[in-house]
Amino acid sequence: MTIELLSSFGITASAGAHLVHSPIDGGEIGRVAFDDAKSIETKIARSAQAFRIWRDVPAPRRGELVRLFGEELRANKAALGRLVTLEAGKILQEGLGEVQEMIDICDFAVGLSRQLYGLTIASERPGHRMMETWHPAGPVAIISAFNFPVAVWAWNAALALVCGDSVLWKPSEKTPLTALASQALFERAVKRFGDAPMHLSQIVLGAREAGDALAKDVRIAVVSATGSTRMGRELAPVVAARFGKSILELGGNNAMIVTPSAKLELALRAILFSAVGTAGQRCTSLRRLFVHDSIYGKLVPALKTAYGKLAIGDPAASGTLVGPLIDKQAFENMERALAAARSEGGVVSGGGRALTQQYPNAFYVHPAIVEMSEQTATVCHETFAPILYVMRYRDFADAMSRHNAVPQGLSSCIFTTDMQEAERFIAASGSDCGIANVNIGPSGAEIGGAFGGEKETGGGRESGSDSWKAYMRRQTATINYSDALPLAQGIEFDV
Ligand code: UN1
Repeated sequence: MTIELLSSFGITASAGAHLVHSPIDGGEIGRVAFDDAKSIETKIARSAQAFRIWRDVPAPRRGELVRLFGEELRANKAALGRLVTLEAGKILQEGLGEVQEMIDICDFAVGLSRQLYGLTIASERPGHRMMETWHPAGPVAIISAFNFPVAVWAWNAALALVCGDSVLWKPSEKTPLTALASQALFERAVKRFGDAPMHLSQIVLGAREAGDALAKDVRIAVVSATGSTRMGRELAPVVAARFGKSILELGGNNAMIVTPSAKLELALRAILFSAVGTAGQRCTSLRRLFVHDSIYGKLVPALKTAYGKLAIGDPAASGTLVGPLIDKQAFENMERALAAARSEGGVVSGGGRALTQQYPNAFYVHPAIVEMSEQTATVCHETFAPILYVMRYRDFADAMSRHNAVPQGLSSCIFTTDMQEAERFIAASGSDCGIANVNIGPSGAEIGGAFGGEKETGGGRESGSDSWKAYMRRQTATINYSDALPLAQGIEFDV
C-alpha cells in the first residue's frame, strides 16, 4: 500500500540510511537520506537566491501559486490524508482533517495576498507623509513535529510564500514521507504556475543537527519551530544570538473547567475528542480537567464509561477513534508519567499497552484518566500521551488560579452557561493562554485565528489573523513633498 501511495506522488523513498517506520505496526515504510552539512549549505544558498527573485513578484501573483497548490491539495486530499495516517498513526478522519487544514490556509493566504496592508500615518511636519510598508523578510526555515506532519508546515509556508519569502522545511525525522509528498504536490503547482524561481520551497531532512544548521545561519530571516519546550529553549537563543526572528510553538498543558451550569453531554464529547483524539498527541490535547464538586459524581463516572467504549486499533480502519502512539519512547514516557502520578497519590483508570499480540512492534495504549487531589509536579509537566488528570474544585477563583499555575500557556476552555464565569474566563485576569474557548474543547482550532500561546509555549503566533506580519519586515517611510526641510520635534539646526 505504501509503495502505491508514494508513487501516486511520484516518490519512491527506497534509498538512504534512515529508515521510516509506520506506528501502525512498526513496519518499515520507506528509506530516506539525511542531508549533510554540505547539502544544507547548498540548499540555504539556493533559498536565498530564490528569495531575491520571489520578493519582487507582485503579492497577488504570489497568491496565484498558493491557489494552485491548494488545488493540488484538494485533488490529492484522500491520498495525502491516508499517508498521514500511515506515517503518523492518526486516524483517517484526522489525517483528512489535517489536509483540509492545509487547503483552508491556502485559501486564507490567497485572499491575504491582496491584503498585506500597511498604514498611512499623519506626519507632524508640513508637506510630509508617513507610511508603513511590509516587505518580504527572507528565507523562512520551518521545523515541524511528527504529530501534525503537514498542516503546521502549510500554515507557515502558505503565508511565507504570499509574503514573498522562500521556505526551507525540516520535518520531523519520524515523518519525512508526508513532507516529500507535500513537496511533490507543491512542485506540481510550481510547474503549472510557470515562472516561479527554482528552489522556492525545499526540504532539509535530518535530525537535530539539521535544525541547528538552519537556526545558526544568518541568511535565514525567520525560524518557525514547533515541538517541545526543551527544543525551543535550545533553539531560540541560537536564533536570537544572530538577531534572527523566531516563531515558537512549543509545549501545552491545556485545561478545561467544567462548572455546575455546564451542558454535561457537550462537555463529555469535547473531553473525549480533545483528550484521546490523536492519541493525546496534539499540542492542544486536553491534559487537565477541573470539575466542580457538585457535578463530579456525575461527569467523571460517565467519562470512565465512555473511555471503556473507545475503539482502539488500526487508524486506517473506519470506526477507530484511538490509533497508536508514535513509538516506543512515547509509550515509555506515558508509563513513567503514570507511575509518577500514582506515587503522588493519583488514582489511575485505564493506561497500559493494548493490542500487544496483534501489534507486537507498535504501541497502542488504553487512554488513562488519573484522579488527583492536587496539581502535582507530574500534572504540571506535558506528557505527549492520552493521560487526563482530573481534579475537583469548589471555588471558581481557585479553579482559575490552579488553571494558570502551570508553566505552559497554549490552549484552555470552560464549559458553562453562566455568563459571568464565561466572561471571567476570557478576561484579562482569566485564562493566561493564547487560546481560550467557551463551550468548545481546547483542540481543533480553526485556521482563521492566530494559533500559539504564552509562557513556555513560546509566544509565537501562526496561521490566521495578522500572524503574517511575522514573515515580513516592516519599513517606515517618511516622504517630504515640500520645498522646506523642517526637522521633527521642532529642532532648529541652521548654520
Ligand atoms: C499541533 O498539535 O501542533 O488546534 C497543532 C489544533 C490543530 C493544530 C494542532 N488545528 O488542535
